[in-house]
Amino acid sequence: RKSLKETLKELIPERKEKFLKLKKNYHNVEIGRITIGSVTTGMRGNKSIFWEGSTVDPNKGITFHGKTIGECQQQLPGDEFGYFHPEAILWYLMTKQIPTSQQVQHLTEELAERGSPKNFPELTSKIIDMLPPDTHPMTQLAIGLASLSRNSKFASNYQRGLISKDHYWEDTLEDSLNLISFLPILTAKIYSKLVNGGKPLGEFSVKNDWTLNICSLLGMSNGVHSSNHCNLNNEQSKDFLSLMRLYTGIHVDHEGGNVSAHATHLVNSALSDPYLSYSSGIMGLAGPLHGLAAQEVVRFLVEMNSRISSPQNTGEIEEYLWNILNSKKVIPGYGHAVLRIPDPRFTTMLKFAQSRTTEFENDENVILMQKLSTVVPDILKEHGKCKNPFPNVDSASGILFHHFGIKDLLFFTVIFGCSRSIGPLTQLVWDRIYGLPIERPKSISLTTMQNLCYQS
Ligand code: AMX
Repeated sequence: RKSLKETLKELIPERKEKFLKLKKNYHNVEIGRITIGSVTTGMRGNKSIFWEGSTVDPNKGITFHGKTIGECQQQLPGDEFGYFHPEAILWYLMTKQIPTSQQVQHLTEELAERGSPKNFPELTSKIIDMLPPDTHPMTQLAIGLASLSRNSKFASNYQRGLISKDHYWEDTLEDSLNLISFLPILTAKIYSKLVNGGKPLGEFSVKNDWTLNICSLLGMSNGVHSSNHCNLNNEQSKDFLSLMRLYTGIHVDHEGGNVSAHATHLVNSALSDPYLSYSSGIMGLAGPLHGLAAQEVVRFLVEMNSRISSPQNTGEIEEYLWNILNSKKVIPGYGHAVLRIPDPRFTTMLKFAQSRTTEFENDENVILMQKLSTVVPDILKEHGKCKNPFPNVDSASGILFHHFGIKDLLFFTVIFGCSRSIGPLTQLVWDRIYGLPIERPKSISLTTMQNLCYQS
């Protein structure tokens, strides 16, 4: 029975040797071209961030260590519906090895123990309690995560000179596992402030897995210690758990260049601890062009439904969309910086809804979400600006949570933030294993660019 840390320890020598060989002998091999366009269009396509866990292919979407979402669903230990456990993909991202059910079970128990209320830092609880209730949940999450830094083993041992560079990864792993474990309680505190005046909505159990604890603490589980404040019946409560498991499983990582992943990795390169690093990532995820799109999509769907006669009325929908585009706003949930196909994560969430017809058939927002996926692409193509007219990850997810009763728009991106911790924190562990240096790209001024262009 080897823990995740013991398993990692065995893998490190061989992988580190491969990395060091490249670094030493091949540092002059070119991997791309940097142009004026790279600087003026947000570094699109620049291959300059080291990232292991996942890759986004424009025409295929996300793969985790080369495996598609479908392959992960087939191969990683999961629930009765085939939705893999976030703990399983955490193990897989860290080790590049498919875990056994027993390994996942042990990691699940380890995370539950680490994240139990007795271990949750009191200061963080107090800070969240003290924040004005109208503080955006993502700001609360970023503040809560930053406050956990006080408990960072890495920061404490580094400051006291107790760790050498070769061992940075161990404290980074320790902090990262604690951070992931603390997320259910932190998330629930933020949610209960929003909807229940700060009073708990459910309980944590060391017997629950990570996702079940999130559901139970949000008061969305039918267990005896959960308030079930949305009056879900048993079937719905099971469906909500599946939705949470599916969602948190597939949102874990989206390679290294997206704002939240990149920010986490960049800040950690200065040896800021994992709590501060991921807090920075969360601040990036809170932007409307990135994770906040999850909340904007729900606002957009509910608002549109209140203005049109039916979610099936194509003419009215088209007119509504053109009004948005003509007023120079974006259609939330559509477009992507890398993808050029419908986001497979969107398709997976859509399949979830389609496999539960009876549950969703009367939900006009879910119907509109599905309808839009057939109408928006043609409109965006005709509009002619956007490189990818298809639905992205945020198009479907929020409205499914909304269906089950999580109606506070501002909260959706917090759930995204729970899931997204897993990929970037995994990368931090490997960054420290490989001993990556502080990141310091070179900046360039308008005058320098002009000189380069006009003299060439
Ligand atoms: N609606 C209207 N116009 C859009 C658009 C959309 N959904 N997506 C892109 N465009 C526009 C851009 O604003 C840009 O216009 P400009 O030249 O006047 O500035 C033009 O099309 C070209 O943009 P692009 O190269 O196709 O996209 P990008 O890489 O610059 O941006 C993204 C990608 C996601 C920010 C953009 O598509 C967008 O704003 N989408 C809506 C917000 C959203 O859904 N974000 C979530 C993304 C997923 C995530 O990170 N969670």
